[in-house]
Amino acid sequence: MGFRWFGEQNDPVQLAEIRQIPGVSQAVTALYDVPVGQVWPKDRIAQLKQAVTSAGLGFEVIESVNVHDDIKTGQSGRDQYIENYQQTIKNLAEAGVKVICYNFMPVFDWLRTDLTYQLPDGSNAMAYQPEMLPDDPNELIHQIMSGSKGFEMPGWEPERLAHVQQLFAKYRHVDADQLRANLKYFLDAIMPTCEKYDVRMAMHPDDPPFLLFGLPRIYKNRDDMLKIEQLYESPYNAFTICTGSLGENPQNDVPAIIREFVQKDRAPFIHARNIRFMNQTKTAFHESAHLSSAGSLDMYEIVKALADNDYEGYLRPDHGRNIWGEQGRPGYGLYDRALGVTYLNGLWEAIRKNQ
Ligand SMILES: [Mn+2]
Repeated sequence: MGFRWFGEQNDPVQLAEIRQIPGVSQAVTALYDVPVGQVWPKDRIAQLKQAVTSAGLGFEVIESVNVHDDIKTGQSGRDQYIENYQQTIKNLAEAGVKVICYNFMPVFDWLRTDLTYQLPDGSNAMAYQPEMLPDDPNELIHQIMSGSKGFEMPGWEPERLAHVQQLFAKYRHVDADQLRANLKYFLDAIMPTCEKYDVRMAMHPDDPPFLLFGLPRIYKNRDDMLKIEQLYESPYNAFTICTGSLGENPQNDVPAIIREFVQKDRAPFIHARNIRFMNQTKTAFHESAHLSSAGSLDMYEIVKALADNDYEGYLRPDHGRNIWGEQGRPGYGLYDRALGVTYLNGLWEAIRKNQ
């Protein structure tokens, strides 16, 4: 069980607090200040590892090493960025890292229309309502920045999004097939490094898993996963299964996806969270407490899918609400995620003892 941590400078949650959550043994973290595309320096990795391990936590999962837009769009500069990525994989492997979470989403890593949506119990959480989505991506960027309470949001780096028009222009001729081809080019290049150094790449689904702003999306559902799997047949070409992201499309049978890909050993990393649909058509949702009854996903079935298959990979609670007056990062406060850990562990223990 891991817990995401954004680093000493950028996270009000302390490693010492994470250490006290029953059952948490890993910090899931990253070097957030290394610009996308650059090599992660060994000494900075060593420093981060030292901070994590001296707090009594493991340093085996990195989230994320982001992929440069030139790789995603297949620009001529991509080979240098791929070489840098290979070096980062090597550097992380030498520090004992086993799994790297990454994504192949165009322009926006994730997308919500409200970062502090008020829930009836007085807590707040992130929400997505299609009618609140502006036509102009610049306006959305403004919406996200002004809701972020001053925290830098991964995937929403102001220096990168300052050029959002150019970014969109880069993707203009990239459809889903082309994006997949660019992913294949990337995987073909890095997989031998991953196999040699025993680091598994775990791709995160598109969040939300449907088309927005005309941008292509290639990890929305099971069919997409099968296509990605075929791009490079190896246990090192694997997935992060994010129950919330996939669950945002009601067509996705999340427990079935978990069963299938855990059985095939293609899911070394799980993000567990719940969402609640806000309308009849299930196109709007807010994030919720992890409890099944608090949302639209059946967390019992999700944990059972893992337990039934003797899951031995990494798992972390994903986004929670901000509760008890906490002014935490949107989605990443301490308290609700800690409650999520306890609930997930309770489900796990009960299911395992009943097997
Ligand atoms: Mn996730």
